[in-house]
Amino acid sequence: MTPGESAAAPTWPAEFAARYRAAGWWRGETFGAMLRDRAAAHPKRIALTAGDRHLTYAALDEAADRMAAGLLALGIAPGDRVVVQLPNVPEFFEVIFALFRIGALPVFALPAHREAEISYFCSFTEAVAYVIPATWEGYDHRALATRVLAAAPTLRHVLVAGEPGGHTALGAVPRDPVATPPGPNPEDLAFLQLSGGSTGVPKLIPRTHDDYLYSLRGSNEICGVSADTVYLCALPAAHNFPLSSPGTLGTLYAGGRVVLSPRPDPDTAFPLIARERVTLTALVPPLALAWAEAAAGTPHDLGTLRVLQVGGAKLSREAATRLLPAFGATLQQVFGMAEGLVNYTRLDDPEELIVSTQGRPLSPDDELRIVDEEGRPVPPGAPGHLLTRGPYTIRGYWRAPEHNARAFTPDGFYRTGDLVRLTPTGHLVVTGRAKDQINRGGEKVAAEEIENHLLAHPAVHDAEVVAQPDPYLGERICAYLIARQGAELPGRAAVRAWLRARGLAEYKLPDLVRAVTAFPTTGVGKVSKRHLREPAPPGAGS
Ligand code: OOB
Repeated sequence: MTPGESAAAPTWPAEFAARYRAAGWWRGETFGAMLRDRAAAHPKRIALTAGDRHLTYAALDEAADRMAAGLLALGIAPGDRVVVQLPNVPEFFEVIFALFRIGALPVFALPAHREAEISYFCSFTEAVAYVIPATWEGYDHRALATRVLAAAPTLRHVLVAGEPGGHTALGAVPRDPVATPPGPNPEDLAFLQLSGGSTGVPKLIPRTHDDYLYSLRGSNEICGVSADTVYLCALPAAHNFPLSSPGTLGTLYAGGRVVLSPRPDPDTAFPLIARERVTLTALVPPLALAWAEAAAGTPHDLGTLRVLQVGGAKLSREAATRLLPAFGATLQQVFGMAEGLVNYTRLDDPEELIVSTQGRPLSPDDELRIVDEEGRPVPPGAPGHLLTRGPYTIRGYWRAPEHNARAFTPDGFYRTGDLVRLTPTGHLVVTGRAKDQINRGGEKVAAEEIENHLLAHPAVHDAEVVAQPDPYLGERICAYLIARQGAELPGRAAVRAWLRARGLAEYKLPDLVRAVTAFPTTGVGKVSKRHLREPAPPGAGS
């Protein structure tokens, strides 16, 4: 191991780490110690509310300790990976804080992931355990886990929140704490987050205690999060936006209260906002617009909401303007990425900046470069590729040296794949995307991943997957297919059923399927995705 590198992923070179410590960004905190401190400072304050369950900081701290003791007794050791696929339930926090205390790494899966994704996460990370709900949104995760067990040889435990079926009940794991190991160091990895991805398989994002806790502290300051904050977690808790921008973890860091909404729709969320007097929440653009519509006639009092954050996908100026008056809350645009960099419009920014930009970086030490195709800086204000480096942006994905060589510059800048321009105020405007990805209302889908599955279909000779504009989602997924000679291509429903049967998450299934006989090409004979993205005339294809 050379300085600045670990076995699994490149990390910050020593001189950068020293600088970030000297600047006070990295403070040598860990998640385990953070919760312990907060529980000591205000044991009786409520940390988490889920339905009628309220957990105080002392109770959450104790639950994490007992869970850690139980997980250790199962043989889960520091450095082990554990795939956590829990929805917005208190067990999510009990489990991740237990793992943080042990120094084992949660691998954050989304509840929507299915066999293709989960088997990959478990086998690629050599996970020793997989944590699931019994069922969620009508889907039986226990049956999924049984299939995953067969595909992932390192997997020893399936832990189920709820009725365990043939697996182990998560509720049976906790034990009286005995001597626990010393726990991780602040510069150690805390967890692996998932990338939206633009390649065949999702990449894993290694985040440290030091860097992630800094992103929480910085976010809290910008978003005005304090002990008085009541944060509604409406998006899936495992996603980076509701987890840390400032999200649930930022709120716990500040000693505030987290309210878990099982689903993000207004019918579920509005009564919670009224009952729990929610002050802050985060949404993706399509949801924010649905909320605004529902807010007009709602009997629920939403008057406590002070800040409404919208991010994960581009919010158009028109949409932002519609949101401004809908809640009586300050609108905040958030342009972030699980790899690190997060931009916020500031709460006191003029309205014009709030509706027309995606914010400016969290940290004074976030370095941005906006470059052309050849990597040369563009003139001020011109659009270009966004590259970034900083105290909470990773220097490389986990176990992906070849991909890292492309995704990072030699001097450690992450190539975000986003096209942006910089305003004179230092705000970023997202103008497009260079990566081969579809952003389906905030859910990221790598075209190549879907193409690989489609190419496995016996009737498919070739496949290209692109984004098509959609008035509600922003973008939807369109698959163009060329038939094998003599074969008949499946239609939309059959394609979706077939991909579903291959274990792909529902949000990745093509919204549109079009049969073609050839793909448009560029001057050099490569397939031109740009041409495929142009909306087809009405009536073409299904
Ligand atoms: C957030 O994180 P990811 O990792 O799911 O996705 C990151 C990508 C960005 O590179 C960009 O392409 C897109 O999502 N994106 C936006 C955006 N916010 C994210 N594109 C346009 N406008 C925005 N406001 O999505 C994420 C992580 C932390 C905080 C917020 C979002």
